[in-house]
Amino acid sequence: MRRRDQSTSSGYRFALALAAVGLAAVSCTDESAPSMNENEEVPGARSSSSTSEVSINGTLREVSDNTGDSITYDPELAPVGAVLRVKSESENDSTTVTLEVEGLLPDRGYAVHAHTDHCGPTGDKAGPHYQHEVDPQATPDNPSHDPRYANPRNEIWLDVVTNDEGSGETSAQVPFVFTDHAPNSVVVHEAETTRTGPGEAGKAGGRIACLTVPFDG
Ligand SMILES: [Cu+2]
Repeated sequence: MRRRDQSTSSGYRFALALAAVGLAAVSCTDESAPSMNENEEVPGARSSSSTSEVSINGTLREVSDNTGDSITYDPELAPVGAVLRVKSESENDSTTVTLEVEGLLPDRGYAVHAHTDHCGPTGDKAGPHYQHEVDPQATPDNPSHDPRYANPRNEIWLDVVTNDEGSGETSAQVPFVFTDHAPNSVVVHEAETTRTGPGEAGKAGGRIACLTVPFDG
């Protein structure tokens, strides 16, 4: 690096520009950096009647160590200290949800969905998957695995793949907004992807982490 800096002034400027780009990229994901998101985290903050935004960050802790808003149930797959960030933006008839993760296992897929209830001391407290149009056949003991309802247009699926540092990002756009009901958590599962076939649609193995996200603000 030093040799390149000294070789030519344009080489030096290039290196400087690269460094500036790197810094900008870091500051975008730095929780302590000032950002527009601070206002978005105020519950109920809405810029108009047709748009709404919710943005929640959580650092995973074991059940015994926190109040239940960001929990790992399996620290080997979802390590303590990993960070989940969820942002939901609704506008007109569409909602876009983004998920960013840091500190998970490297180079691994994680199946992730929005669920109906808040996180709790055990993974099942988050309830079934949120469905915009609820499967009439589903019951608490027999949740919906019918692909007509359990699919990524009627539910919110955020399956993500991490890079070699355990970070990743994904987003889902769905053709609805939250009116009479909304999800309240994002659950990370053991499986690397969500199944889609009849009778198993939406299945993704055990629940390994949970972030409480009040999607309707
Ligand atoms: Cu799920």
